[in-house]
Amino acid sequence: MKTQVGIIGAGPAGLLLGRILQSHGIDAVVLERRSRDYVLKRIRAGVLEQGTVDTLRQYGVAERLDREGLPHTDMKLFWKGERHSIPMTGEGGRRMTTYGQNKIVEDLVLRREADGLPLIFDAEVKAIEGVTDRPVIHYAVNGEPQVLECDFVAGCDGFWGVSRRHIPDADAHSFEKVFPFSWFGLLAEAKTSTETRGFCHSERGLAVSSSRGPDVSRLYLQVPPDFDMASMSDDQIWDELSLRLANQYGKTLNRGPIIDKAVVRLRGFICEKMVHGRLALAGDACHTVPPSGAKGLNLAVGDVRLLSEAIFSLLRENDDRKLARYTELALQRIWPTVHWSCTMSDVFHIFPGQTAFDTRRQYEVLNFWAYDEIGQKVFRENMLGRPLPQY
Ligand code: RFL
Repeated sequence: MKTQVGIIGAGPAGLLLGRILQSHGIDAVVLERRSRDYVLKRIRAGVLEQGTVDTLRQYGVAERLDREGLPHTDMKLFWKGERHSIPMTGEGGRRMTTYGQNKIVEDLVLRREADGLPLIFDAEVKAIEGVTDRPVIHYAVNGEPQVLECDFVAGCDGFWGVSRRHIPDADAHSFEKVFPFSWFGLLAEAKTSTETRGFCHSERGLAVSSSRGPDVSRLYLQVPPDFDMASMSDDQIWDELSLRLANQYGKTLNRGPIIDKAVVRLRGFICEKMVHGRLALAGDACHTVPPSGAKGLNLAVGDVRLLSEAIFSLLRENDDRKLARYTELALQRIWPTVHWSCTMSDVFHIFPGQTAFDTRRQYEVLNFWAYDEIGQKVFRENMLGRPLPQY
C-alpha cells in the first residue's frame, strides 16, 4: 500500500492530523494497534482549552461537542477546610470546556469512516525503514506482515509507541520526572454536585471531582505508585473520596455505579528531538504531562496544528523550512505547559516524607492562586492554555 502520510496511532493526535491533512487534500493512512472497540471505549482526558475547541470546530468535528460540552466558568480549589472559586473566563471570552476524550476520538473515527478514508485497527507498527529518504512502515494485522510506503511518517503513537525509537539519540534529548505516586481515575454514573466539584488538597492525598455530563462524574484519588485497583471495593472508594472531598466541608458526595477504573503513574517527560528526516513526533509520543494540569490532549492538538502546516509545505511546495522549525515552535508551548502540570502536582499531592513545613508551603501557593489578583491571573492563564506559536 502507498500513501502520502503514514500516521501511526489513532489517538486524538493521529486522528486529528488525518482530518486536517484531508482538508488540505493530502492522503493519509492511520494505523492503530488496538481494536476499534478498545479505542472508542478508552476513557482519559476531558478538559479542553478554547484553542482545542476552536480547532475541532474549524475542522468540522465539533457538532456533538457544541451540544454536549460543559463550559467552565470557574474552578474550585479546596484545602484545609477552605473552598475557593477562581473565575475562569479569559480575555475575549476564552474558557475551558469539559468533553470526554473518548467522545472526541469517536467523533473523529466516525467522521473518517463516513468519508471512506483509511483507518486500520489491529494494525501494530513494528518498524519504520528509510526514515531519511523514502519511509516504509512495517506493520502486522493479525500476525500478517504488511508494508505501507509513504512520503512522510507522523509518529502519533503515544508515550509507549515505536516512533520515538526511530529518532537517533532520542534518549539523549529527553528529560523525565516520575512522581512518587499514581492517580486512580474513576468514571461513575453519579451527578456531580457543584458543591463538591474541584481540586482538593487533603492530608490523605489529592482528590479531584469533575463532571463528564449531567449524570456522569470523573473522579481521581492520589494513590501509591504500585497501587492495586482490586484492593478497594466501590464502597471504600466512595468513602475515601468523601473523606477527602466532602466531609470536612460539610458536603455530601453523590454516589453511583463506578463504570471505569484505571491507574496512571504521574510523569513529566519531554523529548526535545521531534523530527528526523521524514519522521516527526506529535502528542504523547514526544511529551507526557502529569494529568493534574489537564493538558495532555490540548498539547497534542497544538502539536498537530503546527505539524500539519509543516507537512503541507513539505509535500505541496517542497519547502522544508516549517518542518525545520516545528520542534522549536512546539517546545515553546510544551515546556511551560509541562512545567505548569508539574507545579499543580507539586502543590496538590502529599509526597513521601512530607513535613508540616512542606504542607504549609503548599497552602501558601494555594492562598496566592485563590486570594491574590496576580495569583488568580497566573492560575487562570495557565489553565486556559498558552497561545500557539506561529511560523
Ligand atoms: P494516545 O492517546 O496515547 O494515542 C496513541 C495511539 O497510538 C497507538 N499505538 C500504536 N499504533 C500502532 N502501532 C504501534 N506500535 C502503536 N503504539 C501505540 C495507541 O494504541 C494509541 O491509540 O496519544 P495522543 O494521540 O498523543 O493523545 C494524548 C492524550 O491521549 C493524553 O495526553 C491524555 O489522555 C493524557 N491523560 C489524561 N489527560 C488528562 O488531561 N486527564 C486525564 O484524566 C488523563 N487520563 C491520560 C489519562 C493518559 C493515559 N495514558 C496515556 C497512560 C489516562 C491514561 C491511562
